Amino acid sequence: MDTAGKVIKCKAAVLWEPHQAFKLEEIEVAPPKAHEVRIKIIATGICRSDDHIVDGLMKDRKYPVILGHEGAGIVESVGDGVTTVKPGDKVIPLFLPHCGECRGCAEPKSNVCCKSDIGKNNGLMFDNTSRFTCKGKLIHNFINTSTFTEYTVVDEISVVKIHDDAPLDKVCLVGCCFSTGYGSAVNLAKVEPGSTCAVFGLGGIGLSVIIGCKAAGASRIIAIDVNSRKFEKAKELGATECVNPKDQENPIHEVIQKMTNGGVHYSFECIGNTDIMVSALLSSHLSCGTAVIVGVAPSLSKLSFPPILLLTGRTLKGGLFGGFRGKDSVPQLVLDLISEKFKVDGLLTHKLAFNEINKGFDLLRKGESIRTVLEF
Ligand code: CND
Ligand code: ZN
Ligand code: ZN
Repeated sequence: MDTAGKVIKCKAAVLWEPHQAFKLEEIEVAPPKAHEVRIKIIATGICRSDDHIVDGLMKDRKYPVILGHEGAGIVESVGDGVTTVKPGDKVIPLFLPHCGECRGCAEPKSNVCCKSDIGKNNGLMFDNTSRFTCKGKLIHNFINTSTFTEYTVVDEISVVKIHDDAPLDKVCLVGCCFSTGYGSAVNLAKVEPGSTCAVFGLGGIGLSVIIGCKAAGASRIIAIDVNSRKFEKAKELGATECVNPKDQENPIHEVIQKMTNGGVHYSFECIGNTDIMVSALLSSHLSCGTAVIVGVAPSLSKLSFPPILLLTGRTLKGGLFGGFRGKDSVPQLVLDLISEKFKVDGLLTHKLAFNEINKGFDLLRKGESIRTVLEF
């Protein structure tokens, strides 16, 4: 059946209000307007950032909303003026758009497009309308993507074509998890051969940071988590030592300082906890250490530490999507996964039917899963 130009009725997981379970609803998805692309989502990962919204930690979010930002699918139809993808193409939606024209895109050192909805939280298309409705109500989108739905509509700057042979149930991890973690090590920290690293939080993001640190030739990779069940996988992927802060008498930064003769070269916060962001900074060497914030903290939280920590020579930085520019980097990262240059199978612990989305979030909250991929 040719659906182009028509409203599609399909299944989606709607979050009507924070602190609630997702409701599986039949929604209407309007056809793409000019420069927009309608995508049939085939697989989508569950990332902690989605859960932060469910938890209500991002207090300025719009509801009701369709979450999900780590997906892969096939283009169903395109609006007028779309030139970079066509119906039938395999694609990955980009939660960080890449327009190629704005100030952010023009800055050689930046990967953050000014059209990104991160921090603005409009939850709408660029014309300030939505393509999603349910029971007569407007449903918002999430960081230019919304992948917890059978069909979504994104702007052309928020989607990139990938190789026809890409297994979508695996390469959806390029949409956030793998790229964000791996890039945080190689692009943001720029880990060097022989350097020492500490990774706080061993979810899909932290474990991907470990993959990046190892690929960059780090001599020591210290993996830190309050859940010791994460350690086996961390070691498989390249961690040289694992530490559970709960087993230590002293604060974790003192433990790391002691293990590394004063602190690591590079530390990474992959949890979203401001206290641990300070721990990560303190765990980096006072004269030359760099701490990279990858985790997303609650929207109203504040980071607080004595500035002398930086005056001695430490660097504090952060980044989105591992510093990658989506349109330039995602197709190659997908090829790297297909060729098994990077092995991400260990990150993919669970596969569930889309209907089981609430179970997928429970597994994440209980620390039982790394990435659950939902399939339609
Ligand atoms: P996930 O919840 O899978 O992993 C977090 C890990 O941290 C778990 O293993 C926890 O046990 C562990 N942990 C929790 N508290 C502590 C603590 N106090 N000390 C040590 N370990 C602890 O999350 P994820 O890997 O999906 O995501 C990690 C963060 O990255 C999260 O904040 C998410 O919102 C953020 C993120 C950032 C970006 C980006 O572009 N920067 C993109 N997506 C997600
Ligand atoms: Zn831009
Ligand atoms: Zn994410």
